[in-house]
Amino acid sequence: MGEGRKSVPKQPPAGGWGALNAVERHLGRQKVLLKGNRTLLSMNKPDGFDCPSCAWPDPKKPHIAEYCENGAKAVAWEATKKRTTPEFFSRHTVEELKNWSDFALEDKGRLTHPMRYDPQTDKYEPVDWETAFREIGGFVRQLDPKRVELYTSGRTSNEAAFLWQLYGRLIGTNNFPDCSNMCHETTTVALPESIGVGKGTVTLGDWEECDAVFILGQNPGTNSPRMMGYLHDMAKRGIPIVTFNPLKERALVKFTDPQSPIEMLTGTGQTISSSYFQLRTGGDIMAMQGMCKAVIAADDAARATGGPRILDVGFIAEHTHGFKAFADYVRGLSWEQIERYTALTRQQIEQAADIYMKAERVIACWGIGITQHRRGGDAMQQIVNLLLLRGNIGRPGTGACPIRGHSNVQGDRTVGIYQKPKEPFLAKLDAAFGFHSPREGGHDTAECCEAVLRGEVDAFLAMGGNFFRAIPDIERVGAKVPEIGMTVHVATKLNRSHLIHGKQAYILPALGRTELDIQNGNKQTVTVEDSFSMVHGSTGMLTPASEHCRSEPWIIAGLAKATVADRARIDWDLLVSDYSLIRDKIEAVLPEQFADYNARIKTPGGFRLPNGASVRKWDTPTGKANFLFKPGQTDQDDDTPEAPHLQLMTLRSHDQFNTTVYSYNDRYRGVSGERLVVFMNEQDIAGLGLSEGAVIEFTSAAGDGIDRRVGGFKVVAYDVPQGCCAAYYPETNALLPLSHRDERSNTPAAKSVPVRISAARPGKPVSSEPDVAETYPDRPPLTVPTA
Ligand SMILES: Nc1nc2c(c(=O)[nH]1)N[C@H]1C(S)=C(S)[C@@H](COP(=O)(O)OP(=O)(O)OC[C@H]3O[C@@H](n4cnc5c(=O)[nH]c(N)nc54)[C@H](O)[C@@H]3O)O[C@H]1N2
Ligand SMILES: Nc1nc2c(c(=O)[nH]1)N[C@H]1C(S)=C(S)[C@@H](COP(=O)(O)OP(=O)(O)OC[C@H]3O[C@@H](n4cnc5c(=O)[nH]c(N)nc54)[C@H](O)[C@@H]3O)O[C@H]1N2
Ligand SMILES: [Mo]
Repeated sequence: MGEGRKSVPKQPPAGGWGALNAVERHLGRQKVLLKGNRTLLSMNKPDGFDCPSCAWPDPKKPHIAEYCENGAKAVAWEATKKRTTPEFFSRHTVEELKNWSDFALEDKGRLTHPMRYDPQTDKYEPVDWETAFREIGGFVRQLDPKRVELYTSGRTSNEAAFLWQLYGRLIGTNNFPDCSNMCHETTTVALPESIGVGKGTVTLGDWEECDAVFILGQNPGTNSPRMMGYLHDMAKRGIPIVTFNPLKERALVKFTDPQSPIEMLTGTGQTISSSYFQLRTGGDIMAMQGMCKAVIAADDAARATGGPRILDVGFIAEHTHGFKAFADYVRGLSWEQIERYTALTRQQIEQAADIYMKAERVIACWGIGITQHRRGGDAMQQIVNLLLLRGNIGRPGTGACPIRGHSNVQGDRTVGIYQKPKEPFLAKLDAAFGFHSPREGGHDTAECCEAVLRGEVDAFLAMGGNFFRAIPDIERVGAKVPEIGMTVHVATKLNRSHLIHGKQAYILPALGRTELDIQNGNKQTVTVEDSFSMVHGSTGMLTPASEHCRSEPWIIAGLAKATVADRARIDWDLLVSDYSLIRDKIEAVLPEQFADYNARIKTPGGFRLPNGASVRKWDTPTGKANFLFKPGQTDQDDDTPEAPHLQLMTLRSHDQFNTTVYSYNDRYRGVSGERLVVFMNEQDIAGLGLSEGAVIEFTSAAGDGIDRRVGGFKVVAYDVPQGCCAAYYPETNALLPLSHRDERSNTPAAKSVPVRISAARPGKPVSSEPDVAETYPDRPPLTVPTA
């Protein structure tokens, strides 16, 4: 690999005892014993609750402990004994809380009471549910519906999401900004152009049958650790695992399976990636086209010599469209150009192509290292082209496998959280509930932010999440939030979005997924959809954090009764008294997907939603799977490695869930006690006249005249290609321009933020992060910058 890379310090494999110790420590810090870990053992089981962390599917026959280190952290974070009570709010003004770190805010524990902002005292004060509903409903019902926004974060169950979209459409809007608009929206929009479906085509069964896996832009060791069990198993069986990632992610290098006694006792790990290609950020389009070029060249040679064909010619002829143009195009690409834009060598790409050609059944999976780019959709379509060449879609052991983020982000969209709803859905919704829903398209996340900037939002209602912390350009957008008439957040923990509030503001405390949800005397089950389109039940078991916490469906019903009771004859109380009645309505509106909904969620592992591409039915305008490409396109972003700036990837540490920071450690990357770090190539460090440990300031190199800067980041030398660097989200979100996003889907290009780096001047306030020594004693104080 290129020069000037520092290899990751010699460290034990990922997983293993480190993971178990981390779980223990984390449970201890949150003061949870989880009843001898009975709670953890119920995770991801047919009669237990779905892990609130990632969207990896549950096997039909789960392990005894079907959870991972990060799932355990997510559960402990929700099951914590700590509480954010009215008494807490009475001691702190909002202005004061704004200086707290994200970690410190959430670490205060679960919200216990509905709270209303009082501008006189600048404090949140308790309010009863009835009053909150009456005031919110009374305000929202008199607004122009086009100026109302309803945000959804991806932990929301199918039942709650369905009621939420119903509520929004009764208000009269399709403004449904959603967390997936910042995440896998690129997949939702670009994949259907290729194969007619915006979801992955594989099942867990395919994972067991495949004989090579390609992993692009994903860090499963941290973000979907249960996938590591499969990878570990495959690696042991000698199945090639090929990774394309600018960063050497430790779990993709070596991993110790905590379920393997021998590896645990001997401290050895299993090599995971048989080949690890550290391409340049945004180099995936050309890396995939380079592989396709090599595959087609091998087929051309086979044809010339009468050898066995490399391409699946039968599949290409029967099932695809556009092959010839694509093949001619990649034949004409120069290796010089491919090498330049990928920072890989021809030999490396040919080696990857060779592995691809030798395998009979290939799965390609990707994360947001692919989707969060200006041309993320184009990159994804090149991954699909590679799969199509050898018929690797719609056959056992093969497929396209986007790995989604939040545990129910896929389900929320399936049941109607969508700003551009299709007519058949709306017609069925209208018929099921007896009203006329709006037809005009609404806002996604980026468009909602633009509306806030223009001063065109009067009410912002959020079902979970931390919108004003997770979006791009947080400072610009945040500065306009005080002009919004009302902000309402349904949440489990206090976060920054509650502090950047509108003129009137409410925080409504929700039950978490781990908690018992009793309605009308009966325990309720909700349902979720994982990354593999499997829908299954989730039943909480823990005592709720407070008697005032309410389930999301109950809260939506309360809001709806107070806002739109007169707009349709809906018995909200009845719907919420038994969630199977909500599922009956979902089935009525989406009969093809949810036939026999209530019966089928009882199947262990759940049921699979129909997926045309997985049975080679292509719901595209050509009726085929399409080879798509844009001639002359070299990069996933605008920038070349020669440009005088760096491409910043904003990503997750091992100890966070999105904006929720569990601790200041990132064990796999060797960072402890810090989050303000930047991972850089050694040559870039030297080239900028810096050295390891120096404190730097980032400024925006977007070239749009807007001054964006954040400082106080410490330089860490890391194994990453020149021209690319990485730092944690959300501390860097002020640098991400709202206009810098995937062209098709508006997904923010958070993996290629154009930045300049300079030494921070002494004496300058370099950090917006307050000292959290009080709440986090193991954290050393931030380094004071020197000249
Ligand atoms: N514990 C935990 N689990 C989570 C989350 C969490 O925060 N914590 N978040 C959840 C959510 S919402 C999501 S969306 C997923 C996110 O899960 P991932 O998709 O794994 O997300 P990231 O860690 O942000 O980035 C993924 C990888 O992309 C690589 N990358 C960056 N740019 C490029 C590029 O141009 N090309 C290629 N090939 N690779 C690139 C980075 O080096 C990084 O390893 O995880 C979900 N699960
Ligand atoms: N720069 C940069 N920005 C990014 C990303 C990136 O990689 N880089 N990633 C993007 C991605 S992939 C995503 S998905 C978004 C995430 O954006 P969001 O989904 O908006 O953010 P989260 O951090 O997941 O939300 C955390 C909050 O959710 C609330 N919460 C937790 N559980 C529940 C529950 O069960 N019910 C309710 N009502 N509330 C709950 C808690 O109050 C908690 O504070 O961020 C995006 N932003
Ligand atoms: Mo996500």
